[in-house]
Amino acid sequence: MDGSNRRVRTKLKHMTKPVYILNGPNLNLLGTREPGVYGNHTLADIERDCAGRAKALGLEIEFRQTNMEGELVTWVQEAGLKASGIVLNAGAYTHTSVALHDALRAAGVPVIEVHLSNVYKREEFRHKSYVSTVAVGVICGLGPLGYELALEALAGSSGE
Ligand code: CA2
Repeated sequence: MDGSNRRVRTKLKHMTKPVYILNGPNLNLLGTREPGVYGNHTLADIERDCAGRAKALGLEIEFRQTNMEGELVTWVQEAGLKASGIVLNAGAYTHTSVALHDALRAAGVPVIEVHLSNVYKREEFRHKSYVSTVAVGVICGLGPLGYELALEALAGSSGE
């Protein structure tokens, strides 16, 4: 390979779009309360595991959490411009937010919905999702592993 080819390869690597991993309200509390429902892992643990899996898959990630619905909507809009896909645990906004649904529809990138707990074994109000109808897939009840499986799915679908 000559020098010019090497330069092209390097440039393409840096042009790869990241997968946005977005987390909604109260997920910053993971590992501090309700271990019976959500386990002992903190969100920082999940971010570290995602970073390791992403590296193995050759993906870049952008990992964020917010307690604010509008900020989550803004990040989804940003992901529509800058990301190759979205892994989304929208927390309780999953069950309430038409604004989030609209933003995900508009984003035009593949979305994998993730929940740590099996929402279908829990209260009826958690059975409704405004995310599922705009997601390519849904993973729930597998704990932090769900995030890594979502990255695997996106790595398989993005061609990267
Ligand atoms: O199972 C999930 O991942 C959820 O998205 C978690 C949300 C819940 O509202 C969804 O129905 C399912 C809750 C976020 C975590 O909330 C905590 C509250 C207290 C202590 C630790 C976490």
